[in-house]
Amino acid sequence: GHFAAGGVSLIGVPTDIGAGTLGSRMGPEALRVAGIAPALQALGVKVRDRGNLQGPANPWLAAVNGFRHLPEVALWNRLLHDAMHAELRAGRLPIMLGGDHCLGIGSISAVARHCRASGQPLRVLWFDAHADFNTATLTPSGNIHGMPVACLCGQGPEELTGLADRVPAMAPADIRQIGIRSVDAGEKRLVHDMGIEVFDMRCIDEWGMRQVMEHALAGVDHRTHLHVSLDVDFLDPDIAPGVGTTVRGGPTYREAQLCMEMIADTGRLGSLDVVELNPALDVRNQTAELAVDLIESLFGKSTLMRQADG
Ligand code: 5AB
Ligand code: MN
Ligand code: MN
Ligand code: MN
Repeated sequence: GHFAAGGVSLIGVPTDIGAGTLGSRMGPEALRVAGIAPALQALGVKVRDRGNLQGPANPWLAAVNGFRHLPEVALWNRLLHDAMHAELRAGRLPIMLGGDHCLGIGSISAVARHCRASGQPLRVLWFDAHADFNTATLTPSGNIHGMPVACLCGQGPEELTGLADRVPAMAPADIRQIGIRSVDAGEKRLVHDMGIEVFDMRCIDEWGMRQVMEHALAGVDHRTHLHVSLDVDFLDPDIAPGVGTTVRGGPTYREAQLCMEMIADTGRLGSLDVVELNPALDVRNQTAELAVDLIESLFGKSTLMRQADG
């Protein structure tokens, strides 16, 4: 196929260091067991599984100055930044198998750095029930998986904002958030002040997913690097129970598939995070299998009866 001509690299990051529930450290293995590699290979994609990064254990401590496990979170993200950046430089499409969403900091700071070096415009699509825009003073939990977008936009400790070649790692104008339905009060104000474009569930209800995705993809051109950050709690918990922070009222199976299919249609996917999958809370690995279904669509698997032209 024409997807990921240089091949895909799977990078497992087995940690729940930024989360408030243990278990997402098992996410990479659950995705492998659900068949992520053979599913991509069946679509004609060359897959290299780089195995798992190794980092510090989760000491399960209380917050210090508004952060839980800041030194450990910083170390995991430094390792991930370097691994992602090396794959991008080699012309490969990295898929980060999380792990909790604090890892979006290392992943996306590497992608943004690569885009600056290669002169490509960046567009980040952040699929999540949450805005992940908390700071040390705003956070109700101290859990850094609720802070990655703020850190990427320069709001956070230097250990997390300074992983790439500049601060902020990414411009607020480069990200679109989709599926949001649970935002803390102070966090909401900051998201507004920073000018982040959010397509929340009300927007999906009123416009439908097709129009939402058309807006989220507006301006993407033949040079754009599209990064997808898929927090599995984006999905409705009825179909995706294997996450630590479920929020009712998420997208259906078909709505989620449509998102992925419309991204595939652009042909611009450049990197992917799959995060917050928690096998300890899953039922018969169904959430991992659902994630693999969505990834297949993202890489061009189509159930359309209509024939593509050409
Ligand atoms: B996730 C909450 N806003 O900061 C907080 O799953 C939840 O990566 C964060 O989106 C959820 O603790 C983080 C209440
Ligand atoms: Mn590139
Ligand atoms: Mn998240
Ligand atoms: Mn979330």
